[in-house]
Amino acid sequence: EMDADEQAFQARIDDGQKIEAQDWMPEGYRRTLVRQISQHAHSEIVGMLPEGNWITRAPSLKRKAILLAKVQDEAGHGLYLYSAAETLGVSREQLVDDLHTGRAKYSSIFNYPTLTWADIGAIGWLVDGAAIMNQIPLCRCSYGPYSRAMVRVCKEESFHQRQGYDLLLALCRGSEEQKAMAQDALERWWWPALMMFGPPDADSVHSAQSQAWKIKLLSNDELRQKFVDQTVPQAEYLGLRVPDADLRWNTERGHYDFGAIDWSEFHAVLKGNGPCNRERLQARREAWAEGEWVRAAALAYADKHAAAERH
Ligand code: FAQ
Repeated sequence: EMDADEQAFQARIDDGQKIEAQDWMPEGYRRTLVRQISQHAHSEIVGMLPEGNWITRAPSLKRKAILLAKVQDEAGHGLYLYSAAETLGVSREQLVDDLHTGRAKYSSIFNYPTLTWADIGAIGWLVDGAAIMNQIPLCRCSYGPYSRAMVRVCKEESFHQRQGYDLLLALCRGSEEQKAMAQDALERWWWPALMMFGPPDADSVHSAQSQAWKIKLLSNDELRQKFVDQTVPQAEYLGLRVPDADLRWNTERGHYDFGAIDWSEFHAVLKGNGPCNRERLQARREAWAEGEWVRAAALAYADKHAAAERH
């Protein structure tokens, strides 16, 4: 049963009003947002690692400059999102510690390796494509700081998606070996990309409450279906085969039917047993330790300035 405060809060949400940091909110609303926004931030930060792996090996100066810009955007997204989470009363240190100790999740997709240059194209096309599908509705979510952060993030993600598609288009118009590399990348990234949207609606523990609070506007399965519908024609244009024997257009539904997702793989990755989980967390912990002197120097500098201002 909702008490009077909770009823008034729900009425504001139903009325389409934005909730701001200083407003009263139910503890569960705050907790859900901290969980989702921080996991989103961690995904951006951990998500720099698979692509960072190819910056030194990009095939041309132009491709290298594009990839550098993309990875830097991801760092920026992580920082906006940590700031949005901090408006809810948690500290950056706590959030980062939750990632490093395994208490907080990050997107399953970033636990897969980038074996070839074509994987950089597949990440942009499929992973950023899935990210945009999920994030466009979040621009309208009920929490003001998160919804506003999403507007700029989505603009940058659409550049990321285009760079991935452009990279794959170049490979698909290239030699037989290049086209085969693109096909192989699609085969390895397709199913993990579909898993990004989360468990089926029937198994999604948070969905009902998050939808009532307008933290989520579309369900996991609705977004996954939209993604498949948008992406299959793009694969056809590239001349690539989607690795799903059950994929076919359903005229009655006006959507593609697609095959069963291997949820045991998804759960294994969430438990920490994906191909790169240990490597990803280790890289983040090392980067944090190596940055210790930078944080210490920044704090000492800020203290010095604050002291000078007092005189
Ligand atoms: N991976 O009840 P639900 C990017 C967890 S895009 C790992 O359905 P919810 C851009 C879920 O947290 C990727 N865990 O949960 C980029 C929950 O566990 P918990 C980031 C997953 O929250 C591109 C449990 O399963 N985007 O980074 C996943 O209502 C390229 C039950 O699930 C966002 O985070 C998964 N795939 O719905 C960067 C978007 N799916 O927390 C670099 C914002 C589910 O209780 C390169 N987030 N889980 O321990 C969301 O929209 C939602 O949180 C969902 C999950 C849809 C991800």
